[in-house]
Amino acid sequence: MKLTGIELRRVAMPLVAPFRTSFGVQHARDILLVRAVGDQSEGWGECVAMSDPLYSPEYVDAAADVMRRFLIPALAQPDRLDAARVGTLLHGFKGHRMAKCALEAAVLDAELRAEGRPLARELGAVREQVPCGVSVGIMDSVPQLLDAVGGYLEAGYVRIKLKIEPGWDVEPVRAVRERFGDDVLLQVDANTAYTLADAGQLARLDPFELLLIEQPLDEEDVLGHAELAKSVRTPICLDESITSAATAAAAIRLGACRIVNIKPGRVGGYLEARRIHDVCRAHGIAVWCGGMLETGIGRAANVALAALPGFTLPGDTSASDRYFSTDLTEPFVLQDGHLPVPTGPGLGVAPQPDRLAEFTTSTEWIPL
Ligand code: OSB
Ligand code: MG
Repeated sequence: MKLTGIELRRVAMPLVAPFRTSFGVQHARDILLVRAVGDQSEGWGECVAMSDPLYSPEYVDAAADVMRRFLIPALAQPDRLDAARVGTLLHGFKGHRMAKCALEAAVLDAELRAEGRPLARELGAVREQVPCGVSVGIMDSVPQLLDAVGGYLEAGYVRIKLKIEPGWDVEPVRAVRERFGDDVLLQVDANTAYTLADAGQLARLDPFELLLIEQPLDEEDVLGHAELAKSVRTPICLDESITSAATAAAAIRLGACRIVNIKPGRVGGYLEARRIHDVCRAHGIAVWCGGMLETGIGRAANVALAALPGFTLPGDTSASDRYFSTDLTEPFVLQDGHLPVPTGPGLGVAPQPDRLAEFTTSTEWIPL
């Protein structure tokens, strides 16, 4: 494919409800979309960086800046470009994985559309639909949380993830178990809010038979997670700490995690995400697909990835209406707790022009 240019588009999407985690509250999603325009087709990528560097060092303005100044110019070199080459061309620039992922995804979508091939098949998907969980934010009260969880279970979600932080952990977990029973697949996500000194408190979650505790400690504290795993019976799952197939392999070797949350943005792209899947599968480590409150663009790609054989746990790939009253694409709708894997060429979905126009706050065309 010959790339003629890249469009950067900022989109502001209000969330249906505020989403609170241990690192902050979000009321809206400030999204950077990438449109790769080639000689035969175009493709879309969604940059999952958030407005502020609270989940990872990346943030939307920085992603736009690094794309504009460094990453996009580096893609101008070759005559023909394929997605597999994007990673190589961008490799010299440190970090900025969410920015790199969005560019690679857009090029991949354009390439697959031109060839009429669906992303899921390209990645190695083995399922036509994927089971879906939902990530439930920290609430002001336990009754409010129980209402939210009850609504999601009624909607058909097959797994519940509770966001936790010190002061909001054992009590909400106990309340959800008491109200909804032991059969609900339940897990928690701390987004790095604890330290090793909290091992005793985290072990108090053991009696509730959770699927996993996600990222209790600092993202750089891989060894700490290995230490924690000795005193907590619930499996440890890493999110923030896993930034590549190499870090995944090291974390597994250290005994820091029994489960890995794979987010393509966090690891620099869907191709690296597949490599992490392969490493984990070879070591008998279960993986599931995380989320970053994506629109239908990022969601389509995540659902395709989640259809790979090693994704043996339900992901945070929730339906469009869990996030937005209007999605940019045709909405993803939960069917019996599952989302269908798109079958059309590339992502299999595209933003609807009128909705895109409604939510766009700025656009920038970068010719190559
Ligand atoms: O840690 O998994 C996380 C959202 C934003 C940033 C980090 C996380 C999350 C979620 C929501 O938990 C996942 C989703 O539904 O997209
Ligand atoms: Mg997480």
